[in-house]
Order: sequence, then C-alpha cells, then structure tokens
Amino acid sequence: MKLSILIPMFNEEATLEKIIGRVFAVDYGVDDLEVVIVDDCSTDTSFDVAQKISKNNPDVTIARHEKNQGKGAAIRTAMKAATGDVMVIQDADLEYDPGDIPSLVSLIQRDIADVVFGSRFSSSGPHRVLYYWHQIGNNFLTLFSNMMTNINLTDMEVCYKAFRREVVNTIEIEENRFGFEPEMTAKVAKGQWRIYEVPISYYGRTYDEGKKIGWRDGVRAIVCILKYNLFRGPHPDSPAGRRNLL
Ligand SMILES: Nc1nc2c(ncn2[C@@H]2O[C@H](COP(=O)(O)OP(=O)(O)O)[C@@H](O)[C@H]2O)c(=O)[nH]1
Ligand SMILES: [Mg+2]
Repeated sequence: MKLSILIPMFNEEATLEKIIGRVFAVDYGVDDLEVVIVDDCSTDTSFDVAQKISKNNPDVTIARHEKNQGKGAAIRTAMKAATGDVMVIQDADLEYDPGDIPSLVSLIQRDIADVVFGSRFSSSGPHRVLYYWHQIGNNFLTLFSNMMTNINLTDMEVCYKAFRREVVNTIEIEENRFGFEPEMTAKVAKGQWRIYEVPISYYGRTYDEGKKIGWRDGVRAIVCILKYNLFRGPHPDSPAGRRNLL
C-alpha cells in the first residue's frame, strides 16, 4: 500500500523544514510513501525551502499555484497529483503530530474504515490550552454539521483526515478556502462511507504565531454545511450512490 501525505502550504517558511523532518521520522507501516506539497503562491521563501527539500528527497513532490486560492484549492491540487492508495492531510505548521497519522491510516489499511478523522476533543493526549471562544465555535460547527449529516463526529474542522483513494474520487472539492472541511464531511457522510474517528494531540498556535483561520471562515462554514447537505446527493460511485442505482 502507498500512502500520500498532502501538505497545503501558504507562507510557512518558519516551519516547513521541521514538519517535513517530523513526517519522515514516523514509521507508517506502508510499502511506499510520498509527500505532496502544494505551494499556494506563498509570498515568503516557503517555495524555495520546499524545492530544496524535494531536491534531496525523491519522495517529495511540489505543485505550485500561480495565485493564492486557499487551503481547499491546495488540497484539490494535491489530491489530483497524489498517486497513493490512501491520502492524509498534514498542515505545514506544527499544530499536529505526524506520530498520530499511523493510527488513522491503519484503520484503512486493515479495511475497517474508508475515511478516518482525527479528533482533538476526544483525546487524552496533550492539548495546548488556547482560545475559549474558538472551541465554542468549533463545537457549534461540529454540532450543526452532525445535525445535518446525522453522523456523530466530535471534531469536524480537524486537519487530520485520511481517505481511501476510492473515496477521494467521489469528493470533488468545490470550496477553495476552509469551507472544504464541512463540504468533505457532508460528502463522505452522504456517500455512506465507513467513517471512523481517532484521538490525536494538538499543539495549537496563536495568531501571533501565525494562525490564520478567522471568524469569516466560521460564517462560511455554516453556509457550506447547509449547501453541501441540502443541495447535493451522494456521488454515484459512493456506496450510497451505487445503492440508489440498483
Ligand atoms: N490560511 C491559509 N492557509 C493556507 C492557504 N493555502 C494553504 N494553506 C495551508 O493550510 C494549512 C492550514 O492553515 P492554518 O493557517 O494553519 O490554519 P489554522 O491553523 O486552522 O488557522 C496550512 O498548512 C497553510 O499553510 C491559504 O490561502 N490560507
Ligand atoms: Mg494550523
């Protein structure tokens, strides 16, 4: 089995090298590994850093956007470029620990799950104590998403999401920015894929340290929860779509 680790990157020169080092320090228990970095038109030296890394490591490939589009667009590009049987999303900052990835991937490898979400809120591992109102916002978005999808996630907005390739082919991300999180969640729930959640640790950063997501992204998430749950049916190649065709 080949694993593709997808890294969307926008102005992450301070952390890229470090996170790549951490990614390659983990034993994923897979036959083959690739890392796909998508530079979302960074204005700092991130792209140069990425190029230096890929020159020294044949398992790292880079794609570049001509213009900044957002994390959703970067994931769309990464999914098109990736060649793995399983894909997992890894941010280019240091908020998530790649050491948690094997627990997501192994559920897919053992054919128990098709999609695995990490959860920062159902875990006993370390969590940086951070913004209270963020957590309330996060909990609300997960609650509202769950009400619309009828699945019982505890952390819809989490970065760590792993997919079997067949699932990726049915997602077709439309949202360019952070709205792709509720969009993908709605699409995998509608497809009735086998979804699991595993606890992960979280080393959150502050806005001073470079965090970028803001309240506007929260408002957009609400719109996306409504849009992708009310106005989309299951993809024809998903388990639910195939049942509909019978
Ligand atoms: N904020 C932001 N992040 C992007 C963009 N394109 C790619 N990314 C990457 O998406 C990931 C998540 O962004 P981040 O700012 O860490 O989100 P946050 O930690 O949830 O505030 C990081 O790896 C970013 O580098 C973009 O246009 N804006
Ligand atoms: Mg982050």
